[in-house]
Amino acid sequence: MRACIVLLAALVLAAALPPGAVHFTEIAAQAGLTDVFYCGREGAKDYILEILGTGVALFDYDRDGYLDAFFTTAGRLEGFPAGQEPSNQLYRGGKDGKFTRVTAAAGLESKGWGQAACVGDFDNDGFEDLFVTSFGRNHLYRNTGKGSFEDVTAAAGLDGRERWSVGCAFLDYDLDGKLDLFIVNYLVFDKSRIPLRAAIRSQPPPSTTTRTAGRIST
Ligand SMILES: [Ca+2]
Ligand SMILES: [Ca+2]
Ligand SMILES: [Ca+2]
Repeated sequence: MRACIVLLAALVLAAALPPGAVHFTEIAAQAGLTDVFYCGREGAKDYILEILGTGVALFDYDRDGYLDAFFTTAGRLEGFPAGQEPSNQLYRGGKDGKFTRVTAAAGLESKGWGQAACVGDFDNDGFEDLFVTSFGRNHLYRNTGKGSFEDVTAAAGLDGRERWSVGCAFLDYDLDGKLDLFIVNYLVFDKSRIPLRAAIRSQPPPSTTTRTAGRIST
């Protein structure tokens, strides 16, 4: 009955709002979320790897009642100066609406080519854990419940062949009470075997091919 009342109230509220009545205001800077996250070269992109990323997960890792934010960063194929490589970042949310970077203290610094992040309490200890997909090695981070995470990728049997993993989801597909993990892998990317866009444009268009009575003529 209570669910019905809540649903009815939501429907009444939605009906009362004219289209376009809800507005969003960009407050990233005042919230303290000013770090730069990379996804390939700025401006023009030469490779498909540079157009996918990055990701974010909102969850309450320290169970203080305020959402925290975890961002993944990819990278740049040309690299970064030594010591300036970007890292995934975790920000702790406060009741004042501001976020504080706690990546190092939480043990989540990573220099890979991050893609997506998904959240689930895979060990059922009451603290949300984190899985991060990458172009390269994925990571499973167990929440210690003490404000930090530990990388348990290998111990969990997830340290196999490195691929380009783009998405993930925790779910209990067999209803045994233990979370399972679904990972979406994308294509095989080998930079050395892919021509630059300029080289592709300079190639002549493919010839017309016709098939007649089992024979192929060009
Ligand atoms: Ca929190
Ligand atoms: Ca957990
Ligand atoms: Ca399961």
